[in-house]
Amino acid sequence: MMMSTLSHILRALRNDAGTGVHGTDISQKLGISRAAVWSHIEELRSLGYGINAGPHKGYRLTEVPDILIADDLTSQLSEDQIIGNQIRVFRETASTNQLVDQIGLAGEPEGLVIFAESQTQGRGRLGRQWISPSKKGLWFSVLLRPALRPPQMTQLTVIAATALARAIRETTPLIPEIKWPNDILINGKKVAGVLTEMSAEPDRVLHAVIGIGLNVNLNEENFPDDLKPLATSLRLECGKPILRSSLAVHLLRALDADYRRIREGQFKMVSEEWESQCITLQKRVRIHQMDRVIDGYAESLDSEGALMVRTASGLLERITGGDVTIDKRKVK
Ligand code: BTX
Repeated sequence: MMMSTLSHILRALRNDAGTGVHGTDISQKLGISRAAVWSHIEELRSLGYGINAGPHKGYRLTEVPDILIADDLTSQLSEDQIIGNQIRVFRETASTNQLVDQIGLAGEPEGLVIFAESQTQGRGRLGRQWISPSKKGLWFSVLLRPALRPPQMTQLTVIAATALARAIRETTPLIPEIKWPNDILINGKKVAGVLTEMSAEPDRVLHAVIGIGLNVNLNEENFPDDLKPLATSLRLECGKPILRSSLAVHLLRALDADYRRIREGQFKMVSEEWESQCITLQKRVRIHQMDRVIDGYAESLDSEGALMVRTASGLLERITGGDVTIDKRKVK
């Protein structure tokens, strides 16, 4: 990961032990003039960062704006992260999944993450719309080139859901629930969704795109009426706004850790964590697919991330996609 001068300065400010960071120290460490340090500090201030500097005192970070800045995210990630080794932030785009897919086709290496402050054509599965109001959520996509066969792609949706749940637990007092295959719920309402797409040959994935939409600071009025009873945001659930950049960093770290696990053949570790938070297992479910409806009992997740459903005829069906309705009664 290549860190820019701005990333280095932000990292130094964040590592400040309370005494302030002196311009001379930064200039020596980075090999730039003090005037250049000062102009970077001014640039950060113009972006909304609060940076104090008294005479003889160093620079001190006092406030962080709620905007996404690639250099800032990079400065908070470890240098050997795969996911986030390159980060770009767009003010607006049609769909980050679409953009990352195009970049993937052009041959870009894996790990690239693209955030958009807003999307005009954010998408869910089967061409559905994903509401992505400006600066209210984390709307982003990750480019990966996993050594997986197409039927194992559900693993990527599983790692995304597990990472989302973990990042939410780490940064809020909320208890997220995972609904197979791609939803994160809080108190029964959808707070995040995952859209995994791929470009593949019959036996090989060329590239995959994990798209994540996480509702962070949306208010009631940001949701259209038909979604109000079904959707929520972290802010609505915990009653206070959340700094999106800090959440984004937790999420990218969690995703990276889980992606490494599947690269090392440890999908089971991820799926165990997933299962412990999944509300779909051990329930009666109805699954709507494009051409059929399956009723049964959700028994387990298989080694590739598919849902194993026991139907009335006693058959164990392997389900890799569809919309699941859960029967709330926990009976067989
Ligand atoms: P999904 O098909 O499971 O869910 C889509 C459905 O969810 C919609 O039909 C609507 O009912 C509801 N919905 C729409 N917007 C929201 C929202 N903000 N919060 C809660 N519910 C909503 C889920 O698909 C996968 C969504 C992935 C979105 C990310 S954002 C970054 C990336 N780029 C992109 O275009 N999509 C992904």
